[in-house]
Amino acid sequence: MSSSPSLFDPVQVGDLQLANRIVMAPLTRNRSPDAIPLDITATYYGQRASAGLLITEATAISHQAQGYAHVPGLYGTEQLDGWKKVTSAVHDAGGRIVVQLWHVGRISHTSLQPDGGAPVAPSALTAKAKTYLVHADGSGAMVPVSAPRALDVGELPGIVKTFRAAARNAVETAGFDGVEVHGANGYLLDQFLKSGSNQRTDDYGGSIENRARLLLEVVRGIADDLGGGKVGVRLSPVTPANDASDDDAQALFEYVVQQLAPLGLAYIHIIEGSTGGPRDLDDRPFDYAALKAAYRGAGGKGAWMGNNGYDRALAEKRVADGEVDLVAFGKLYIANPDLVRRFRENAPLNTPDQTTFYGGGEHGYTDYPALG
Ligand code: 8OZ
Repeated sequence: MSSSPSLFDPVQVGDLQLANRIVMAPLTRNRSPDAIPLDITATYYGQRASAGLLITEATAISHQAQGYAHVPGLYGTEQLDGWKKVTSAVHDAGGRIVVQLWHVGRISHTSLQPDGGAPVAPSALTAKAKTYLVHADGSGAMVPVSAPRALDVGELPGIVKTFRAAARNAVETAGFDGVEVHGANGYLLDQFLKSGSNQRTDDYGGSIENRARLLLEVVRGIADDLGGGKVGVRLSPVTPANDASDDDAQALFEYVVQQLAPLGLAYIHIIEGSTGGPRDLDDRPFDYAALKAAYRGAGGKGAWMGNNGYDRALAEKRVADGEVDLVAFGKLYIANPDLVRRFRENAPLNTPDQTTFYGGGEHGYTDYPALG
């Protein structure tokens, strides 16, 4: 009788051979002025390369996709050159890294948009949400997002094309091992998915099939270009982040994963509960086991990645029980570059400093100590 899997066991995930099942979650850090990753960004990811897989911070696929100050992009030569240094640092240290492809949709501000225009969205509904700006004097501030305009249906093929171009550039030019499509947390693709933000009456609104169309076109297109084994998708069925809401998340997301099943994806990444908050929400119940069963039932063979509020014990248990194949850790990875070793040795963990999460330089970024 073989023993149950452990967090520390290697695993094949699509095209990627991972040294263990511990994943660094995507973490926005706002340290890329002009959307260009810096040398310290390469240091930061390189320090964390013992994770089985690193997922980069959310990275804008275009200028229109930008919604926060100093987040990186994937649409300019200097941006891609910056990322090349990151992927080299991670590969030199024996790690694997995918980039998270991001379009913020309505979670943006006119000051971040091309020509100061309105952010774009499925419908012209302003989110009850804030974004982060940096003023000319260098001070940061949280400000309400701007009113968006509804995308014309004729603009949607361009959005799909832009996602596909970013994915190709990520792998072919910047040296990433793959990509993760950000379909979560109230950003553009999630805005299309969910009834609270999508009031369209064309082929991209109304029914679940219509609301899922844009996400599926994006993922199918990227999987066609790169092969599914280099592609992951992140979903957050019930998070209230960025004013996200849906009137039947269970049915919506079971449909989505059933449609993703035949694409041969590397993994499905699920935020369980409220992003960065409680794992269980009384007013938004969700059956994650049923979601996974829907994916497997439709033939989906990708790894199942759990995220949100995991500690070592919960991760070990859920991996051993076969409920998840991979676990993504966020805040713990900010503070513990050698998280794999600390977990393995049951060593004490550094405490993340919330005041240095967003913006700044090396402090709170590359200066958390590793074990000696
Ligand atoms: C925190 C701050 C800004 C953006 C997400 C990309 O929630 C983010 C994000 C998180 O997915």
